Amino acid sequence: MPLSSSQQIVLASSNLGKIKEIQAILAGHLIVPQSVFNVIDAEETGSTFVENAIIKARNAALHCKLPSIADDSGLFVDALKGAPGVISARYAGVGASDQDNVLKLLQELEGIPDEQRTARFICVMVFMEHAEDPFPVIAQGVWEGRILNHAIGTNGFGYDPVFWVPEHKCASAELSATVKNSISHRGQALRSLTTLIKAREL
Ligand code: ITT
Repeated sequence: MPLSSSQQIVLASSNLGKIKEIQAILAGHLIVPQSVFNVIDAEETGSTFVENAIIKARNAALHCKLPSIADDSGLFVDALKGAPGVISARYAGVGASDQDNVLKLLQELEGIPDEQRTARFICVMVFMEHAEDPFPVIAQGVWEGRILNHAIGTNGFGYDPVFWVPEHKCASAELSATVKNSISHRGQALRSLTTLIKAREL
């Protein structure tokens, strides 16, 4: 019963923004961030979100001897042919801050009109029962929006201040955590993941 309320599941992420969102959606489950077990981040050597999510989940499951969940996510900007994509966390270079990445994105899009600034967040969420699990559970979510010309709002993390959410007519960083989780790529992926895990247990 890997998703029972008493089963510890290690969350293979070091991103505090993500950890908060995932723990809120999986409230009622024992989701423990990998930092509690001193897990060292795996190198994200994959060229796809799926590969990187599996690398992270396997690394955490191996070190903790526990089931694990990992999220690999990023931003696709149409005018930049899908960049920053899988390298969203390090778009402005290794060790770049959220602010560095946002600044680089705004610079790359300078002069591009609003209607051509379409973009989407992608999330792939993986569950592995153990490090050698040959049948990881994989779910994904996509959240459509547009890149603003300047940053607005202080909630969330990453590119949230420049991601315009058409259905709420505001930046993602202006949404409450609850509203963001109810519509975001991560919220979609996690809800789908839990359904798939339950189906596998039948
Ligand atoms: P972990 O690998 O430790 O989980 P990370 O930040 O390196 O953390 P990723 O490799 O999956 O994670 O990179 C995802 C990046 O995409 C993240 O750092 C943000 O810049 C961006 N991103 C993903 N989801 C986002 C969201 O909901 N809001 C804003 N930016 C997001």
